[in-house]
Amino acid sequence: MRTLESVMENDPELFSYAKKELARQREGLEMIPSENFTSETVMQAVGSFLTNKYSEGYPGKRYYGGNEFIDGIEMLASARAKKLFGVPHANVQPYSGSPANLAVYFATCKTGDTIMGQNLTDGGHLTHGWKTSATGQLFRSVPYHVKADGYMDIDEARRLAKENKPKLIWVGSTAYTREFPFEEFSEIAEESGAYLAADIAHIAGLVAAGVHKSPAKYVHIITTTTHKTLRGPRGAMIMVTDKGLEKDPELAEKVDKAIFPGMQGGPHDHVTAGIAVALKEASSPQFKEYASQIVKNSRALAAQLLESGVSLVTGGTDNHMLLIDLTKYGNGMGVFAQDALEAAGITVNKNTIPGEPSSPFYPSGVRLGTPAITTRGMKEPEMREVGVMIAKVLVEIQKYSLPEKEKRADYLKAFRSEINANATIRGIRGEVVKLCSKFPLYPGFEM
Ligand code: DSN
Repeated sequence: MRTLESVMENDPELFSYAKKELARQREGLEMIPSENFTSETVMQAVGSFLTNKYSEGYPGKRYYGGNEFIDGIEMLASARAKKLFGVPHANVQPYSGSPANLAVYFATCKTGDTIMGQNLTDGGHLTHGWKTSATGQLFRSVPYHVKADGYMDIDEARRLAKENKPKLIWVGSTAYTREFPFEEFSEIAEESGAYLAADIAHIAGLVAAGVHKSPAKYVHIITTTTHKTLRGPRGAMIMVTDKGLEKDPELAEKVDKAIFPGMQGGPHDHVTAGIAVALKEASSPQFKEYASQIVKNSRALAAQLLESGVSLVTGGTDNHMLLIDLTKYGNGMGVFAQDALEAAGITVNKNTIPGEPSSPFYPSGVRLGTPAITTRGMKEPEMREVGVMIAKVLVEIQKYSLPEKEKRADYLKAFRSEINANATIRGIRGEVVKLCSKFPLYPGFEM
């Protein structure tokens, strides 16, 4: 099947970038834990005429005509989300995770109110109150942290909630490799009278498949993106739980109003269609197997890395993600590891670690995960191979160190050119291409 055929004919300039991107995805190990390869069915729905419609409002209450069938699509997506996650209300219109989270603030707080979330450099998300995000500027943010062992500091969160009486507490984050303590946070929120929102963007697929505990019983609101472990198109959802409606019977309307007209205009109906498809796929027995393999792979990879002498925050993982602590090679080594791994064809992202001794731009860790390579069909034996390759790449960065600010640009330029020419890295690049060829990605696509 030719893909993007019309783009090839009509916009060769764009086509050449797209063609290279498909080759990059096919020939490399995609290990950024928030990325995945969505199905061809999802892509067909998203890449369709469903992009043509305006439908501000909600099913049956639109500000534009011609929405009979778009209403059907949105109700289908919402019904599937409610069933899959066991909640009475699901808004499928948020454009992405950050606007979804901001809408939760507008549904539950007034600007200036106190909120709590996991600190960014401890694995939290920007939208959980970090100072450079609107959420840290419009609200009084009191962050909680992880302990020295990398696990969530529940005692600190309880103490901070008692002292500060937040209006909203977030549980769930972007760089935490252990099960989220939803139950404990539900007690903390109850003690302080706060709304509790679970951000399950990273683990939504694991929750849908029953591989991670569901927050539905414990929290008032659940937000998620749809493109990470859930393997759908790039979008998001906000769900209100039974517990949420008990606390505030108007919570569902407040959430809907916060999205439209509060923050957004017309929903992206083609994405809503893709979300509907992804939710159907995520309800299947095959998806359960997939999600459970993600975690098996993550654990196998962690075991191999540890055996090869690589340090992991918390010493392992319960989910799809691992966080490598690079401090034994020096502070701020995340960029070196990310670039060296990329030269070897392994895509990860530099990331802060708990107690980060450097900075978010030059952090001391890398975050990686197994959702995308599990979609390709890789299993434990391949994870052991990948673990050995990653450990070998990390040996190659050990002679470098992050210089002072003024010298960084030149030093990193020289590092990148050396690492691209490094014989070991080039050898690993060859092994990566060979491994990937055994697990073809979108084999039917020709460009
Ligand atoms: N960018 C997402 C991630 O990589 O975790 C969070 O927004």
